[in-house]
Amino acid sequence: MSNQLGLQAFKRTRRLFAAGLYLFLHRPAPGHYCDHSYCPTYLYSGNLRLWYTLFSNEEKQQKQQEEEDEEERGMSKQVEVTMEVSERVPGLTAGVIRGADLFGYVGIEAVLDQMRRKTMKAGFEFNIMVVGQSGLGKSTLVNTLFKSKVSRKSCTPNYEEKISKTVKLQSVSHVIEEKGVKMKLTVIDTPGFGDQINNENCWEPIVKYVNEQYEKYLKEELHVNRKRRIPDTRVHCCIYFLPATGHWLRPIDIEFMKRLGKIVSIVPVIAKADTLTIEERLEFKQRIRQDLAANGIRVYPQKEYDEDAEDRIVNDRIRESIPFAVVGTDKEHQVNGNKVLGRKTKWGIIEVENAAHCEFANLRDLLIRSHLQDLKDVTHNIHYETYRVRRLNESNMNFSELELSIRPLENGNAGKLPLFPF
Ligand SMILES: Nc1nc2c(ncn2[C@@H]2O[C@H](COP(=O)(O)OP(=O)(O)OP(=O)(O)O)[C@@H](O)[C@H]2O)c(=O)[nH]1
Ligand SMILES: [Mg+2]
Repeated sequence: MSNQLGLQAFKRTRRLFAAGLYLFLHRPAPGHYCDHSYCPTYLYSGNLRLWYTLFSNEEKQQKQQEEEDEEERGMSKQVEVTMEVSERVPGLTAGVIRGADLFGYVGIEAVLDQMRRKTMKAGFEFNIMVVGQSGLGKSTLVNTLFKSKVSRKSCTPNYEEKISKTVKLQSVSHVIEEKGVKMKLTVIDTPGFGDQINNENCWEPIVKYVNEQYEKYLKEELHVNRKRRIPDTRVHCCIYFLPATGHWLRPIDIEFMKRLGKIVSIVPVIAKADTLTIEERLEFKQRIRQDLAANGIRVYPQKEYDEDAEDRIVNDRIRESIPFAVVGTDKEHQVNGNKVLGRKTKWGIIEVENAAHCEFANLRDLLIRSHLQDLKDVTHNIHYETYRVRRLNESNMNFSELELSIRPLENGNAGKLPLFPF
C-alpha cells in the first residue's frame, strides 16, 4: 500500500517537473501576454494538460473513455432538428436552431447547474411586508409562512411566548437554510392601522418606507465605485390583510391599496378566514374581486406582466382565486399521529395547511414555491424601474441630492463622473 502511494507521488512529481520544464522552455517573450498562444493561462491549462496526458497512460485512457461517454450522450440527445431563419427586421437575419444537430453534445444544459451552484453559494434575499388593520393576524401569519418565529427580534426558545401587538414599523432579518439553499428573509412587520379616530393618510409611513428602500438602492447603483452586490432591502411583496367582514371592501382598504399597488406587488388575503362559512367565503371573495376591478386596484400577479401563454394560464388561475382566505398560527397539534400547524377550537382543529380548511397553502405556494423569483423580478423591472425613471427625470434632481460620493478613481481621474452612470 505504502509502495503504491510512493509510486503515485513519484509519478506526479515527474509529471509536474516535465510540465514545468515545458513551460520554462516555451516561456513568452516579455510583453506578449495578450497573444492567446502565449497566454500563461492557456499554456497552463492547455499544454500542461497535454503533458500530463503524455506522461500518464491511465489518464489517457480515462480521457478517451470520457470522450466516448460524451459522444454517446450527445447522440442520445439528438432529436429532429429544425432550423428557423427569421427576418423580422429587414436586413437582420437571426437563426434559431432547435434540437441538437450540433455534431455532438455541447453541454449548454450544464449552465443551469452552474447557475444553481452560484445561487446556492451566494444565497438570495427576499423581503416581505405585512400590512392591514390592527389585530388581523399579520405577525402570526408570517410565522406560519416560514414555520418559525420570524416576526420577532429573535427566535426565542420559549415556544409559548405570545405575539405582542406591533407598535412600530420594524424589519427583522433571518437567514433561513433549507437543503443547502440560504435565504436572507426580511419581514417588515407594520403596526395595524384603523385604531385612531382620524385614520387619514395612515398609509403614508408605509408608502414612505417602500420608497426609501428604492432610494437607497438607487444611490448605491449610482455610486462610481458601486458594490458588486448591492444589498437589496426593497419590498418584494406586500401581503395586504382584509378583515373577514363578509361585506365589501372598506373605503380605507380601497384608498390604502390604490396607493400601495402603484409602488409594490400586493397580494391581498382575507384574514382569520376561520370566522366565515364556505358560502360566505365564496361570496366575499367574489365581491372583493369586483371591488378591486371597479376601483382599478392593481394586485399581483398583474395581467400585463405575464410573460407568455403558459404564464397566463397559471396566473389566470391565481387571479380567479384571489384573495386567498387564510388562517394563521404558530402552534402545532397532533392529528392522526401527525404534527400539524393548526388552531384548536372547541369543536376541532383547523389545520392551516389543509386545503379543505383554508387557502393558506395556496398563498404559501404562490409566495415561496412558484412566484418568489417573479416577485423579485417584478420589483426590480417594474416598480423600481418606475421609481428610478421618475427620480432621474425630476428636473431638480442633481447628483449632490443623491449624496453621491465622488471618490478618486484608480487611474487618477479623480471625481470625474461618467456621462451615463448606469
Ligand atoms: N381566529 C383566528 N385568530 C387569529 C388568526 N391569526 C391570528 N389570530 C389571533 O389574533 C390575535 C392577533 O394576532 P397578531 O398576529 O398579533 O395580529 P397583528 O395583525 O399582528 O396585530 P397588530 O400587531 O396589533 O397589528 C392573536 O391572538 C392571534 O392568535 C386566525 O387566522 N384566526
Ligand atoms: Mg403584529
